[in-house]
Amino acid sequence: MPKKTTSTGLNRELVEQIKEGFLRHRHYSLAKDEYTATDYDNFLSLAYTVRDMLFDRWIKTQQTYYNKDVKRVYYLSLEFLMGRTLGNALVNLGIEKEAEVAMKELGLDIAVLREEEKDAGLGNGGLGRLAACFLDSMATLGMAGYGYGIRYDYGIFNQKFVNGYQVEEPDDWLKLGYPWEVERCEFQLRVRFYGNVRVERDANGYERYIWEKTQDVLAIPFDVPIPGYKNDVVNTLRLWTSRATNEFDFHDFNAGNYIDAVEEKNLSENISKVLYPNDNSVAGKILRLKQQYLFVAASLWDILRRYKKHHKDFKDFPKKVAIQLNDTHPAIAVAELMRLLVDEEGLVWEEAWKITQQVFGYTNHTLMPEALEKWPVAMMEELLPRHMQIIYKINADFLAEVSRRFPGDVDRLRRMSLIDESGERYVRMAWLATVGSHSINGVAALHTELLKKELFHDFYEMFPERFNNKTNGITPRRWLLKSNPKLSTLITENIGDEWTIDLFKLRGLEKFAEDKAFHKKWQDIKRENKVKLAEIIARETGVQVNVDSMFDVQVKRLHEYKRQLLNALHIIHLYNQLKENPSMNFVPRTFIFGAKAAPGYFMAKMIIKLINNIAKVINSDPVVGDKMKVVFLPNYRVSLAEKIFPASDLSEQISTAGTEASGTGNMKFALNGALTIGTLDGANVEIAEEVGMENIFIFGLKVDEVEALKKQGYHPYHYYETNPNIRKVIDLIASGYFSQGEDPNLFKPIVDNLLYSDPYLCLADFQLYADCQKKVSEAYLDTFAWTKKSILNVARIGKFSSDRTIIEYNKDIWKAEDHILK
Ligand code: 26Q
Repeated sequence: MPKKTTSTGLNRELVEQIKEGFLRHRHYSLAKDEYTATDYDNFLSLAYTVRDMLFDRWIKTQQTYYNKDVKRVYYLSLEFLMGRTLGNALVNLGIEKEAEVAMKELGLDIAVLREEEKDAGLGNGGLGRLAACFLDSMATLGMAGYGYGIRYDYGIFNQKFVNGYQVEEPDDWLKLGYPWEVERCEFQLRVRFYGNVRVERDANGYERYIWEKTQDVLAIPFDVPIPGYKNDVVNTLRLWTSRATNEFDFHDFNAGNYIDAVEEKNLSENISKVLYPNDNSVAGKILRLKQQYLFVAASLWDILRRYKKHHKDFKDFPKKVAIQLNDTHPAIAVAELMRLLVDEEGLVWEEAWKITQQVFGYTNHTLMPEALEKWPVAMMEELLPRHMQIIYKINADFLAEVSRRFPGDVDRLRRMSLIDESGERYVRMAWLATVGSHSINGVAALHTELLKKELFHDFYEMFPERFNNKTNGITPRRWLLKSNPKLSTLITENIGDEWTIDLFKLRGLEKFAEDKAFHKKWQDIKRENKVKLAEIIARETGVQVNVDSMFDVQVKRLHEYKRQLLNALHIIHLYNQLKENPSMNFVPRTFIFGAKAAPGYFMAKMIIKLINNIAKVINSDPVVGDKMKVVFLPNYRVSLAEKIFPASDLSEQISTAGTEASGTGNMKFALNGALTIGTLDGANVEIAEEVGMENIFIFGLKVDEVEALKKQGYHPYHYYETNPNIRKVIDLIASGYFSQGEDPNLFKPIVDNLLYSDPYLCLADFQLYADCQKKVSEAYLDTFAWTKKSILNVARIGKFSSDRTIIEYNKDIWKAEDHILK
């Protein structure tokens, strides 16, 4: 890259290069000029220009990996929540400033062009975004890391509110063309479904299994470049799309049923059509199983093909290949790799099994029982008959081993069997992933401990050495450098820029924790970010918020265990206090929500409606005035998140202890200087350890207390009877006060659930939460002390870089080379 820079640090040659590329692409790729180009055309022209720069590095990187025959790490995931790419590519190439100037000199505002890009929303939430952060970190660490997933035609739905209710709209993100992908027709392959299995004896008398009379679908790969941060590395995310084979059903065809024959073909194109919008709960639909197998079969085929370019047998396979399973969604890979090695490559079973176990690692992301995948045996047998046989064989071998270790323990065999036989028979995918892997990890220390104690207790007793923890992390490039440029600049001016690749370097900020001049700059930046968010809020919701109020934010998927409802109850409690005593001392707050509910999740959707109605009532009550505002931003997504975290004062991480595996939003808030109010759940525990108890607001029942309360019998009604604050809040909801002219009983399902069930202990934690919130308000009044805490949160959050997480995965599980290009 040309290095000529001016005194301002601007690379003039690069500016010219970008302008030239932009004009060339607008002319030759889009056939447009300055008069006819839309904003989107101009975005595309810039994207193509940046893409050219990525391609040079991409080709070089891949050549190097090939020539050195490096160990590859494959991250198999049904979800990659990438968000936008342009800004990230500019940051990682180190050309943000040059691109901005280039556009300016062409009379364009790069901020406008960047807003044109659609989010690649190929994920639901935490698990999908984690995969995206990991790709960034692997590239930045110079590892040969590949993402494999599905190129859904429709990503996570777009959310609108109609009269306060969530309405889903399809996310047609490819409609205007996606500039960051390259179709690779030459690597398309055939994936088989259904059919049956025939056994034959080969010349040596060995049994051979032949899977035949299948219905086939084509899988076509699309590659997306993944740049590392300023290191010239570009890795690959390979996403599969399904397509019909060109064969017609000649039976139909000859019968003159041309349309039916074509129709049949259309059906097979449906596999990659849409992302399942469930988060932390499973949908046991056959189409979902087809998605899983399509991408697993295609990816493993691709992985073997790449390996075989350098190797003639499979003895070095585990030395050259590590495959990480992102939850159980790709767990069928265990059976598929066995099938490939035994049936296709002719290995003996025992050898293939050893290789399989050495290659796979499995990450669990949840303890929620409703999120544990199990597939009906009957469905598996029909769709993937050979895999079902393989699973039976794995299970038989495994249960024999269990019997040897624990003779006579029949109940243990029943619990550990890969087949759940308590009613209709199911395959337990978490068990399949566990026995097929040499490593099983949780995503935060507490979560891993709970896995060992509960879900995987039997397995932990059998092979404790396989269990390990890998606390989640987030990429500081997207979640600070790109999203909060002002704070990034202030930090770099004071401690240098090494924090971008070594987040522990933020420790250097500690010495400014009491520096008055530094405080002023820190506060000014937060305020500027809040002003910008306030503009978005006004545009999106029509609500004018007070930028000098505390921005109290809860953004994450809507789920009962995350307890947005507890937050709502507290808001009503504050409202009650204000109504009783309008002249009370009150620390002004703006409550900000963002959350999508799974379309079929009734209670989650009711909670959205409740919060929207609370917002309407409170925002228009003259007694409240500027003291409280409640806003629910529609369509929470990566690009919106990037604007919210930098503008937040308070981060709500209030899940029932023992339910949130880790959380990663908690890390994004703290990295941007928000203080946390939270329970001792997931990674909150470790965040508290790092930042210090004096710099975080921890409240609520702990895991063992939750357990004890449930064991003794939890009666939420008791809290309603004995706590007048709770009583007033619930009575107000039950009275129809928030029903806004609709049915006064509108929120009865919520009220009844709270009073008679309350599975996530909102009422048990209510008073502890309200008391803690009072402390938060008092703390906010002391601007100096608050700013000091904010600085110390940022200074001490280094552990939560996904670079650290990936280094640990690599050291303990993958054992691949890093800094390969160096
Ligand atoms: C399964 C089967 C069928 C359809 C959908 C699903 C499905 C899809 C997504 C099940 C679960 C998920 C997503 C889970 C998830 O996002 N878990 C979160 O993972 C984060 C990263 O580790 C953690 O930080 C969060 O605590 C955890 O909730």
